Amino acid sequence: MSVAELKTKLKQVESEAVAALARAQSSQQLEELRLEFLGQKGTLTTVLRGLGLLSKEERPQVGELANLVKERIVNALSARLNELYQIELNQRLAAEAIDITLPGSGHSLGHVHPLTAVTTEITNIFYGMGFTLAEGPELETEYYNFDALNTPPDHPARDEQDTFYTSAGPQVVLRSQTSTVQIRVMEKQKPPVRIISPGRVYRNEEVNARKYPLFHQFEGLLIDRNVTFGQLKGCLNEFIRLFFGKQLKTRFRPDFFPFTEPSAELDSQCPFCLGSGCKTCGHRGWLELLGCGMVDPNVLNGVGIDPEEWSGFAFGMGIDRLTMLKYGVNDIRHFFSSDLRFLQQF
Ligand code: 2NL
Repeated sequence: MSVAELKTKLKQVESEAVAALARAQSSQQLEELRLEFLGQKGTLTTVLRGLGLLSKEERPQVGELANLVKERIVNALSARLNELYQIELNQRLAAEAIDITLPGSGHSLGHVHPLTAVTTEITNIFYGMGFTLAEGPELETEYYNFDALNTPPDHPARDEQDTFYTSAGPQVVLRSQTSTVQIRVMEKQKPPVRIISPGRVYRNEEVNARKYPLFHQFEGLLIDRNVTFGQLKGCLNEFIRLFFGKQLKTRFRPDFFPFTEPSAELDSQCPFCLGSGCKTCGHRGWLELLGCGMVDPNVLNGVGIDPEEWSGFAFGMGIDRLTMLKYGVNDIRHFFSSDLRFLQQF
């Protein structure tokens, strides 16, 4: 091609390119146009290759224009790129806009587990009578779980059928009562003692509607001078009145525990039928609520408290059973199922 022809061709490419770039509607389209004009096989590139065929004298005459044309196309490209970038950014911002004035999606509030609610309730009743909270390990030694509680070596409760022995150590068991906590407190704290110890306990039992290998116990212990069985009765009668929200008749029937002497089972008049007989109390009119008694002198001696100077009472109740009674739950397994259909009823 001649110099004149090349110049005409360059101007033609320039006007074509500038017009096409101005019409481009997206940055993607712009990239296609860049390749079309400036790419390896692009229109301008092809024309510029033609320069190589010109003589040394002719080349500068076209070269100057060629550089100008390329520069103008590059400028037009970047100008349109800037415009499109702004347009596309605005489109994205509009499309992805969030209406911060919309109300949020609601979060449903959880609530305490029924066993926790009842534990707290019982705890508060005893706080009102001057007791303080004591806690201890769930993994215990046979000493704290049995020996210190005056439980003879051949007692059936020690049987593997009843107690979970562990591989953590030779005499390490899952505690079967929270009295272990009270022994630990008495070892360290000299009387008077007035503590409650709620917590998980474990017994190796066949599961059914009333029994589960994990359950919850609430124990209390009071040690002082001249403590009487009458004070034990007064304390527990007050507990029953506050827990059921009304005055109910109670009766203390003789029972046996290795760690108390004398020992008793406390029954209250059924809070649902007031004694006339209903489904909850099995038409007996009475409910068995807890076990209690005067702390056995052997237990006091074992922790270095002189039974001639000090005496005390203790009691223990099943939190799970009391919760079932209070809320009419017919199967202990519901408490451990994590089934929301059950839990959301409380
Ligand atoms: C029951 C009976 C009871 C105790 C627990 C106790 C603790 C110490 C000394 C003496 Cl350190 N006694 N606790 C006493 C009587 C009964 O529990 O039926 N629990 C579910």
